[in-house]
Amino acid sequence: MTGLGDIAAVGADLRRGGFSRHGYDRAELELREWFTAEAGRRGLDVECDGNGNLWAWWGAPGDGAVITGSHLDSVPGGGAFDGPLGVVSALEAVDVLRAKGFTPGKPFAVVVFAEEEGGRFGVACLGSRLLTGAITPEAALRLSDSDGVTLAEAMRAAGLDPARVGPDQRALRRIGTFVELHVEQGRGLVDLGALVGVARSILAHGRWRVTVTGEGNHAGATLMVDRRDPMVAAAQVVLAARRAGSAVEGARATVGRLVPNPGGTNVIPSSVDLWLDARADDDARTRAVVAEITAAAQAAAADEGCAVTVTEESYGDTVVFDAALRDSVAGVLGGVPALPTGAGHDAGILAAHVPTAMLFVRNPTGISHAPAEFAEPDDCAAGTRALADVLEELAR
Ligand code: HGY
Ligand code: MN
Ligand code: MN
Ligand code: MN
Repeated sequence: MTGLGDIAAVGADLRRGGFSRHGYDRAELELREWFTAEAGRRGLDVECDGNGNLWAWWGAPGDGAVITGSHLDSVPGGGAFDGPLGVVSALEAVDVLRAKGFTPGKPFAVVVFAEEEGGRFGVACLGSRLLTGAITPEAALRLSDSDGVTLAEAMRAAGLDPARVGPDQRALRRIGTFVELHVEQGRGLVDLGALVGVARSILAHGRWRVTVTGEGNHAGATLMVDRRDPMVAAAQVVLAARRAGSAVEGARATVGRLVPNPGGTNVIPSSVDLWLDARADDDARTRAVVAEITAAAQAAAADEGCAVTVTEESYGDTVVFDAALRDSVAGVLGGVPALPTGAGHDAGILAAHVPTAMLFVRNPTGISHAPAEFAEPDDCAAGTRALADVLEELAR
C-alpha cells in the first residue's frame, strides 16, 4: 500500500508550515515522478496529456472510461490531504480490486490533474479547465507566477510542450465517469456521525483581482494630509468583503492575498493588488457580493484619491452533481449522506461534460487549506474501501 507518508517530505514548507506544492514547481514535479513510479509499479501505463494532466491506465486506454483521482498540488502552506488523499486512495483502490481478482470490464485510469489550487498561476482547476475548454490556451499561457514565470515557460522547463495546451476532445471522450475522493472541507460528516459521504453540490465561486493605485512616497516625510495611500483603500476592501459576505445568506468572501508594491515598511505603496475569493449558493448571490465589494472599493479609492480596477480572473457557476450517479454511489455504500461543499474541484469542472461524483472522507475539525487539515488513518482506509466498491460497480 502507498500511504501519504511516502510523500510527507516532498514540498514540506518549513517557513509556513504544511506543504507548498504548486504546478510544475520542484515539489510538484517530484510528486509527478512519484506517481509515475507508483503507477508503473502496479503495471499501469502513464501518459501526460497536452495540458499536463497525468493518466495511469489499467489496461488499454479507451473512450467511456471509469476515471478516478485528484491532484497533487496544494495551496501555499496547505494540508497533507487536499488532493493527495484522492490520488493515494485511487492507487490503493486499484490494489484492493486486484487483490480481489477484479479486472475492469471498461477502460479504467487514475488521473492527476495539474494546478488544481491555482497556487502558482492563480486559476484553480487549470488542468481540467484547459482540457474542457473552460479557459482558452491563450489566456492560460499568459498567466504568470509571482516571479513573472509564465505557464508556457514553466511547462517548457518541465519538459512539456505549451503548443499542445488547449481543449482536448480525445481526453474528454475517454472520461465516461469521474469519481474524486477528497478529504471533507467542513464538519458535515463529523456532525452527522458518518465516515464517508457523497457530494451534492459546489457553491458558485470565483476570484477577482483588485488593483488600487495611489502615489508612492516616503513614510516619514509625507504628511498624513498629503497621502494617496492605496493600502488604506485596500483595507476598506477587506472590510467590505467581510460585510458583503455576511449580508448574503450562505455567501463567503475572503481576501487571502494582498501584495503592496513595492512593499517596504517605510514606503507608502504606489499600488496594492489584492485577490478576492467570493462564493455563494448561486450566480446571482455571488455576483451581488462582488458588486457590493466593488462599489465599496470604488468609494474607498475615491476618498483616498486613488484609482481602482476589479478584474475577474476565474469563475464557475454552481455545480449540482449528477443525481443518478450520486444516488447509485450512495447506494453502493449503503446509503451515505449527500453534502454540499464550498470548495471547488476538478470534478466540478468536469461535471458540465460528463457524469462525475465525489466521495468525502470525514475531517475531525473541518479545517482545510491549512497545516491542521486532517483525516484519521482508519477513516482514510474506509474511504479507500468505499472508493474501491464504487469503482468495482462502475467498471464491471
Ligand atoms: O479553492 C478551492 O475551493 C479548491 O480547493 N481549489
Ligand atoms: Mn483545495
Ligand atoms: Mn482538492
Ligand atoms: Mn530614505
